[in-house]
Parts: sequence; C-alpha cells; structure tokens
Amino acid sequence: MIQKTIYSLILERQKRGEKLFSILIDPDKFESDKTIKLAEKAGVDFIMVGGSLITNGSFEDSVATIKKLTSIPVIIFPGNGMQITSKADAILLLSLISGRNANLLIGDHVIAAPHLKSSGLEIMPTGYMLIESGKQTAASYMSNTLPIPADKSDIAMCTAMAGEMLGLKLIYLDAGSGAEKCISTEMIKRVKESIRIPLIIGGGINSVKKATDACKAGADLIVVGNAIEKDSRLIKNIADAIHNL
Ligand code: 1GP
Repeated sequence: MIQKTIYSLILERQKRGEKLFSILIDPDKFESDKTIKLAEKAGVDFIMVGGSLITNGSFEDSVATIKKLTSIPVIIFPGNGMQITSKADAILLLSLISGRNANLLIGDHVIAAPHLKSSGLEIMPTGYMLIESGKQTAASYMSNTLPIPADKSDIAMCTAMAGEMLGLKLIYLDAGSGAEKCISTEMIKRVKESIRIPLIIGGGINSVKKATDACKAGADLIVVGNAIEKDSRLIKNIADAIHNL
C-alpha cells in the first residue's frame, strides 16, 4: 500500500473543510511523556518539534523519544539548520518571506539541502511570515528581521500571494512564541482569501476561543505551544473544539 504523505493529508482535510491541530514541543522544555499521551487521547493531528534556541539536551534525542511514544506524525519546525533529524516524519522547510534576510530566504537551505535529501524526511516548503505581536519575539530577534506590522493585512496578503506564486506549499503566519496578541482574524481572512494553499496560524493562541476564531477566519491548521505547557487540559479542549467546527 502506498503511504499517504502528510502534505496530502493536509490537502484532503482542507478540501473537506476540516481543521487540523498541532501541538508544538520545545525540546528545551520537553520533560515528560504526559503531553504526548494527552495529545494521543485528544486526537491531535500533528506534533511539531522545534525552538529558536536549544540550550539543553539533544534535538534528535527529543524527537526520537516522542516518536517512540506516539504514532502521531512528528513534523520538524526548525528554529535553525541544526534542527534536522531523520527520526521525524516531515519538516517544514521554512523560507522567511516576511523578512529580507537572504540566509533565511535561501542561504541556509543551500547548506542544508544535501543533508535534507539524504534524511528521507518529507519536505514541506513553507512560506513563513512573522507578524508583529506587541513585543519583540525570539523568532524576530534571532532572525534579525522585522515582522509585518499587525495592522498591515495588505502586506501580509501580498507576501502570502507571492509565496504561493513562487511554489511554496504552505503559508505559516506566526505571531511568535508566547505572543501577547495572536494574529488578527482580519489578517487571517485577508490572507486566506488570497491563496489556495493551506494556511497555518500560530503564536499566542492560549484559549479555545482564540483557536476557533483563527479557524473560522480561515486557518487550516493551528499550532499551540506555550499555552499547553501552562495548562495541559487545553490540548483536549482545543482539539475537540476545532475538530467539531
Ligand atoms: C511559535 O507558532 C508557534 O512559533 C507557537 O506559538 O508557543 O505562542 O503557542 P505559542
């Protein structure tokens, strides 16, 4: 039997108007298997793993541990080119199209390409867009780029359109980890109307309402990290809410 790719699953769900939920595990903070067990029980669709910085432990070991605990697909959401391991199922190959840092648009990809090719990972080319969210985020600081202003939906819309025209397969609007304000529903709507490829929304989603609002505005997949570290009950609550929209 031919195994379906993760990307084709995302497309199928998008076609059916079903919403997807991914938790994000920061390998630096990953301590117990409790989160993974809760995710499995709640029917979480994906587990993303990544972080702007890894200060303790090994990225590869964290991914291997998570893979042993669950059959939920594990997708690398890399904070930098060092976060690549064949132990995961897929990787968001991020091009930071909201910024003008050449290394994050194409340079780091050139360096990582041979390693990615031999990794066997499913590669999902992703137009990654940082959106301003009240205070400077780790992603904006580490990438040395300016996020798109929160009230400039036109810029976000045109950037996403250009990303799709360049052949990227996903667009990810990110307010940044632990953002004070998540992406506005107005910006999500405008971007959604202008592209056909699936739209990922993340950053600062810390309630069922914020998750469902993002989905109703047009998100196909939402990503939640910080909030589930603080309150693990949100895993089930958000999963139930968005899967029943
Ligand atoms: C960050 O979009 C992700 O890159 C998730 O953000 O940790 O704020 O949920 P949170």
